[in-house]
This record gives sequence, structure tokens and C-alpha cells, in this order.
Amino acid sequence: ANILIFDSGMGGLSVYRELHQTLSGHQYLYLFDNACFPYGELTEFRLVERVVELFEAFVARYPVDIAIIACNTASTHVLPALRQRLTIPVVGVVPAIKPAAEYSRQHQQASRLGHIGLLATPGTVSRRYTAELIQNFAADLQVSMLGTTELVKMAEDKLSGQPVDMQQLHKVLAPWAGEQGPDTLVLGCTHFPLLAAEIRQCLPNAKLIDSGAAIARRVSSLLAELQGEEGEAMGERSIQKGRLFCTCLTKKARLQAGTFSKEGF
Ligand code: DGN
Repeated sequence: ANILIFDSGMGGLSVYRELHQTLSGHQYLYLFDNACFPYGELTEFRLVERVVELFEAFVARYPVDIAIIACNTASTHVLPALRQRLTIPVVGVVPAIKPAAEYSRQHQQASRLGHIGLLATPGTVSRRYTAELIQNFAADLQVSMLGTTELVKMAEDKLSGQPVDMQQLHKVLAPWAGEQGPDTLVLGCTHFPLLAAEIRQCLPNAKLIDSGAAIARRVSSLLAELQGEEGEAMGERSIQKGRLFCTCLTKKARLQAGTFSKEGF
């Protein structure tokens, strides 16, 4: 099948890695909206307008069987509008609050309430959707949130071969350092698994949880349904190899393309 992965930047690579490891025999298209990067700073209105417009144009032109919005910032707001406008299945990536709550509860000490930290973009931490996730799945736990665009940029820099500024990272994560910090940390932005090793160094006592495995499971079951329905037809429409699309062809985008090709694109 033709699987489209979408993000404003390169965060979707963490989702691609997960899918590529779990599911074989598919073609990947990756669209990154670098013209509007980073999404974490767009208004909700602008975000819906932009993503819907982009998707309508893209799927009209390229064969896509499943689209993955590999961006928590967009998924926590645009999914309903997008699903209304497209006929293909759209999978979103949202913060893994539910599995984090299960983990935190299991490891809770008698003397202390479990503490979940949600690390995401400023957009994601301010969403009503995120508040509802917490209300529905983690109301009995302490939850604190940190919205940062800086880490998104750090992850992009790391992918382009620059060293991660550990001092800066410590500074961003400082509110969570020490005994009172979270026992379970939700990486609620697809860029952050790309910095997992560095985040672990800063917060060694926290268990990191992201949405990668859950997305792979969801995509896999949708593929099974689609293949059941369409059989061979999907294979015929398949393009031959992974393809990368950006919305603005800059020098930086060309460099980023080099990273994608190292990942198998
Ligand atoms: N990777 C996006 C996310 O998961 O929220 C964030 C990218 C951005 O534009 N800030």
C-alpha cells in the first residue's frame, strides 16, 4: 500500500522508523510542510485551514491509501475536519497519556502519587483534546506539562548532524529535574523520540513513553482491512520507492532530503 506520512518537519521520521521495522512491503511518501514549520506556533484556525488545503491537493495528485498525521500538534486539532474532507483513512498521532497512566499507576509508590510529565509543543499542551485525554485517563495522577518549540528545533538540528546542546536541554527540562519530577514522561511530539537518549540523560528516573508502537498497530490493522477489500488493485497502483515532498524547496530542505535518504527514502 502507499502510506503517506505527514509532519511540518522531520518528526515523522520517528513514526517511519517504527512502521518500517514492523510492516514490510509498503511504499512510503513523506510530506513535510517546511513552509509552515513549526506547527506548534500556528493558531488553531490557521492549522486546520493549512492542513486540509494541503491534503486535498496532495491526495488529488498522488496515490495514497492511508495517511498518517505524524504530528501531535496537528492531530490534536485537525483530525475531524480532515476526515470529513478525505475518503482515505487518516491515522493521527496523539500523546500517549493512557499507556503512561497505566505505567505510572503500576509503579506508583505508596507514599507518593504517580506523576506524568507531558512534553510536547506549545500548541499540543494548550489543546482542549489534550485536557480531555488527561481528564479521561489520568485524573487520579499528578500531571504536569511542558510546551517547547526549542526541542523540536534541537531534534531537527541533530538529524542534520549537529551536536545536541546538552546544557540547553538541561535548562528546558529543569522544571522536572530532581526527586519531584515525573516518573513517566510522555513524548507528545513526534520529534522527541529522536532525542530520547539525550532526554534520558537529563531525566534518568523517568520512563519515556511515545506513541510509535500504537501507531504501527493501528496502521497494521487498517492495512489488513484495506487489503481484504481491495486485494491486488492496491499493488497495481503502488509507486516503486519512498518519495519525499516538501512545500518549499530551500537549501535546508535539500540537506534534510539527505537525511531521509539515509533512512531508506
Ligand atoms: N512533530 C510535531 C508534533 O508532533 O507535534 C511538531 C512539529 C512542529 O511543527 N512543532
